[in-house]
Amino acid sequence: PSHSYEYGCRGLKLDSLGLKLHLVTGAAGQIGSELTPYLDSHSDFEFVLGTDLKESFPALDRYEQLDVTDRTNVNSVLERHEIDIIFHLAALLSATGEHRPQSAYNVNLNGLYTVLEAARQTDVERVVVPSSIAFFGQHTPPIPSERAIYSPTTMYGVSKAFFELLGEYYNNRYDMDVRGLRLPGVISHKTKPEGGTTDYAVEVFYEAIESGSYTYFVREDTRLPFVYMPDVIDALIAIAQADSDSLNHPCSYNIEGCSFTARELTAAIRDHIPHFDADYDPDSRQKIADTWPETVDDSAAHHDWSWNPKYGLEELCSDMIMELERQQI
Ligand code: AKB
Repeated sequence: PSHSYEYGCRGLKLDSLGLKLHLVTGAAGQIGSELTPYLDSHSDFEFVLGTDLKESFPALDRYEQLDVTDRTNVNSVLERHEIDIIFHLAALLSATGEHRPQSAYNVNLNGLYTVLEAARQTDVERVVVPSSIAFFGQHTPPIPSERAIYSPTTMYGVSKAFFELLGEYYNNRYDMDVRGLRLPGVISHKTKPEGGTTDYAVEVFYEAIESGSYTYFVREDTRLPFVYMPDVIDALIAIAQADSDSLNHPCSYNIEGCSFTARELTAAIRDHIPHFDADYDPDSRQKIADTWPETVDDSAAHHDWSWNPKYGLEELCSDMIMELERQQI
């Protein structure tokens, strides 16, 4: 599409400059609040429009309030801005989804469908959507690959399975370019996650620094895969930029930076904060964690689009603690 607005480039059309306009939904969420400013400040991606439910989001220059379930508004944003690439991040996470399955269905499934349909009708070039390890389930084998059996037990997991199937359907049926990867638990020090099963691995850092103690809501032997935010940003950009011919699993790539138990996380934090005191008091989220794989096979991502995470448990622990201590000063 040719762009008829300026976005700071003196009336020149973005297309004629070889530039793309990116739209991020869920821009104020855990991943969006880091991906959007990153895209905004990075010269290759300079043109970014953030959208979220919040009325305003001062961290971004170009921002619009948008409810992804509101078809009229989604269509209007896409028609007014002639978007090239969408990062569709707006979603409710697994634990919230179990408290409010109807809302999760509406945001995650109706929202996805609304965005894909609007993208189809306005010739958006590419749509990137995160899937999740919640796609898997109790019948999934240990260390699943992309084609492993899936049997999600949460509304969130069901919505991710639906995304992977629907994304492939749009690719085949409409020759669209929908892509995605299965994120494990995401750890970051900027925006706290809300309502996820893996939130304990973020909360623990805040509590270790603020109060010196934390009660996990999972058992100490609970092992899950995780990834640190800088690697998530790299992964989303790498998959968005990958040559479509190299993508053998366009909507379904596994990735992980490391896999650890809650007990191992406690030990890694104690290397930095020796007096840190941990307790374990599993709640309903344990049941969800127990259906997810302990680790995933991400060799296809390594092979197809050079996935190469930089942060393991030690590295992410050092960085989290350093950053959170700095924020306290
Ligand atoms: C959640 O816990 O719901 C998410 C996820 C693993 O997708 N962090």
